[in-house]
Amino acid sequence: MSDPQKGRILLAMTGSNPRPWYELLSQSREVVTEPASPDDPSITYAVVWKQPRNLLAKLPNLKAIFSVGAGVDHILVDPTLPDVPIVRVVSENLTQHMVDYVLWRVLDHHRQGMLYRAQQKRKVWHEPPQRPANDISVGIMGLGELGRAAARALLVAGFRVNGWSRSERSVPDVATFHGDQGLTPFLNATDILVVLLPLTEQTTGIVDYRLLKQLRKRNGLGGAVLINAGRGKLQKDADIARALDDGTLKEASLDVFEIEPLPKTSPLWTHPRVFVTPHSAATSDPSHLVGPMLEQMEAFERGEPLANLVDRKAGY
Ligand code: NDP
Ligand code: OXD
Repeated sequence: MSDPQKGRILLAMTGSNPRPWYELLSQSREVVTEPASPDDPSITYAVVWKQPRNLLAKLPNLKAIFSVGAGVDHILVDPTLPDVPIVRVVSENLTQHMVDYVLWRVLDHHRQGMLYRAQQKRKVWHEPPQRPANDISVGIMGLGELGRAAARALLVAGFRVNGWSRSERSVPDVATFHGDQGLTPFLNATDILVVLLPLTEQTTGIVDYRLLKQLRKRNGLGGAVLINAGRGKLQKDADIARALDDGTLKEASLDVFEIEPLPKTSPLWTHPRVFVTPHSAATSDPSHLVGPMLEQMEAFERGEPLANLVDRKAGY
C-alpha cells in the first residue's frame, strides 16, 4: 500500500514506456505522471527519462531525482534543473546486459560474422584466416561501471584489453590510459574500439574521423572495428560512414546514433558492414531497478546518504 505521508513520486518519462515503472513504484508510494501545478508541494522525488524541460524547476519539496538509466545527459540537458541530488542506475542486471552486448559484438567481429553471413547468402564455401583472441586488443573508452565489467569479461574470453578514462585508473590486467595525453597511445594500441563513455561537454563528438584514423590496423581482422554502446552524440555518424567507405574502419556495431530513432535516410541502415541495434544494448529493467530506487528513498529519509550520485560538474 502506498503511504501518502511520504509525498508523491513524479514519474516523467518520454520516449520510453512508463507503465511498468508506474505499476511497480505505486505499490509502495503514490505516483503521478504530472504535477498538479509547477510548484506542487506534494512531489518529493522525481523518477525520469528525458523529462520535459522546466518540469522540475519549481517543485519546492523535491528531495532527489532518479534516472531510470545509467546515463544522465537526458536529465542534465535541462538548464532549469533544481539543485537536488541526482541518482543514476548502477545495477548488476543492467551491467550484465551491457557485458553480453559487448562480448557478442566483439566476438562476432573477431570471428568474421559479417563475412560469413554475406558468404552464406551467396552460398560461398570459403575459409578466411583465423586469429586467436589473444592476438587482438580491444580498447574500451570509459572505464566506469560498464567499461570495467566489459573489460573483465573480455579478458576471460582471452582478448587483450586497453582502457581509457578521464582520471588515472588501475584495472587488473588492463593496459590503462587517461586524459588527452593518453588518447593517442590508447588508440594506436587498439584493434577493436568499444565506446562506453557518458555524453558530456568534453566527450560530445569525440568519435570522429580523426580519432578513427588513429586506430591500429594490423592482425587478421583486416581493419579496425568500432562498437559504440555509449551515446549517439559521442560520434559523428557521417565520419563513421566515411571511415567505413575509405577502409579506415573495417566494420562497426552501432547501438546509438546522433539522431534517434536513426532516420530512415541514414546510409548506416543499409551499409553492408554496419550492425545496427536500436539503443538496446542494455535496457533498464524496472523489475530489477524499482526495488533499489525505493530502498534508496527510504534510506535517504532515515538520514543515510544516497548512492550512485551524479557529479553535476563532471556531467556524469
Ligand atoms: P560511469 O560514470 O561509471 O563511467 C564513465 C567512464 O567514462 C569513467 O571511466 C570516466 O572516467 C570516463 N569518462 C568520462 N568523461 C571522460 C572524458 N572526458 N575523457 C575520458 N574518459 C571519460 O558510467 P557507466 O559505465 O555506468 O556508463 C557509461 C555510459 O554508458 C552511460 O553514461 C550511458 O551513456 C551509456 N549507456 C548506454 C546504454 C545503452 O543501452 N546503449 C545503457 C547504459 C548506459 P573516470 O573513471 O576518470 O571518471
Ligand atoms: C542508459 C541507457 O543510460 O539505457 O541506461 O541508455
